Amino acid sequence: MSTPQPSDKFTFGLWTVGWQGVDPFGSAIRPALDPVVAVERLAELGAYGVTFHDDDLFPFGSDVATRQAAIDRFRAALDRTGMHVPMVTTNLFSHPIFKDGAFTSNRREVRRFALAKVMRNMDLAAELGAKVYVFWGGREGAEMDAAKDVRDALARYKEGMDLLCQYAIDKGYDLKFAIEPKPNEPRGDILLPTVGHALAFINELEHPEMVGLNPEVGHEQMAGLNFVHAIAQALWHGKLFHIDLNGQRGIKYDQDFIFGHGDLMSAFFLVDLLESSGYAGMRHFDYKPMRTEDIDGVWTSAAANMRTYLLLKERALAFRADPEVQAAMRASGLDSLATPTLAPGETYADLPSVYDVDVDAIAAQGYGYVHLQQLALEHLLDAR
Ligand code: GLT
Ligand code: MN
Ligand code: MN
Repeated sequence: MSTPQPSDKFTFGLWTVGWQGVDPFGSAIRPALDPVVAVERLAELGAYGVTFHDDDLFPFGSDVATRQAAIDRFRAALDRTGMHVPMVTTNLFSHPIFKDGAFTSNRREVRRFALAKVMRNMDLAAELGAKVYVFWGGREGAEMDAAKDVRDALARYKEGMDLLCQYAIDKGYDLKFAIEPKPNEPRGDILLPTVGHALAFINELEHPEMVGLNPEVGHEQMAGLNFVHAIAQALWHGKLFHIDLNGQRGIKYDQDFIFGHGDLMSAFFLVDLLESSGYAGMRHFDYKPMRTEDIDGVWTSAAANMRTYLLLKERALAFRADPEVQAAMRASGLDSLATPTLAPGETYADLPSVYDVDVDAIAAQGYGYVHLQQLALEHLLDAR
């Protein structure tokens, strides 16, 4: 079960295994990776597909012939290996033109260029059969409150998303959009910093049904938030269109560790949630192979992401199947929480009088959550 298969729907960004290790303090520690090699090696390891930004495949500003040659080589590799491209995105953050953002830059000519860049790449996404188009607005934000009228910036963000939805509709593309929240880095403060902010923003759009989320483990955890709760709420709203799996250890820089190499207990409950909720989307890894690793370490880390997911899936299934766990869940009231508070036909008039409730007796009862959590931990450790 822990050998990855394409049916497991594991995908990787070209920018993940291709990360050369450039950080704010140091230069590249690995040579550039040919996207064709990435496709071939990931296929051998059992992945389902790859994802990319326009600039991962052909350099920013490529002429038409250079762009097409890169696409043709990439396509041939996909055909040879049977690999898919379920998601595509746009690089709206690396080039200096985007230093104040793309859709929300204070300069109108930047905003117009950014939208045109996305439209050009949506054409390619549709051509390659992608179903999800991700929007990570990494440069949409500010360092100084004087610099940005956030209400205007959100209006321009909405204008951009509405325009791009209309473009997809007019072209007949079978594409849904997924916004990826992040609280900070590279900007001091990024707009739509968390899953909750992004959900509220989506409700203001012209085509909210076309737009959902691509939450990333580390991005919520950077803000000290509970990622499992964020995903549960995204599912509850029907907005989990895609997910970026990785690892993060606490409130610090965006670590993009291997999945499970951060908060392992949270990773266990995340896999349990994805697998038990019927989430049918991709299991997409957005991680960075450590700077300490050579190219062999890159493939070791790619394999580790998938193996860890499958191991956690095995443990989560065993947890749910354990009769003692099921009894502990009932004792803790999980089935009661799934039952409406009013019986069918009841109204508020059927609630008891506050004077008739034996408050002290109810308050004295324990919930037994520690026993349940410990059972989860023991399944995670394969101790049961
Ligand atoms: C960038 C970012 C990621 C986003 C990618 C999509 S690019 O590496 O750190 O979290 O998912 O634009
Ligand atoms: Mn990240
Ligand atoms: Mn991401």
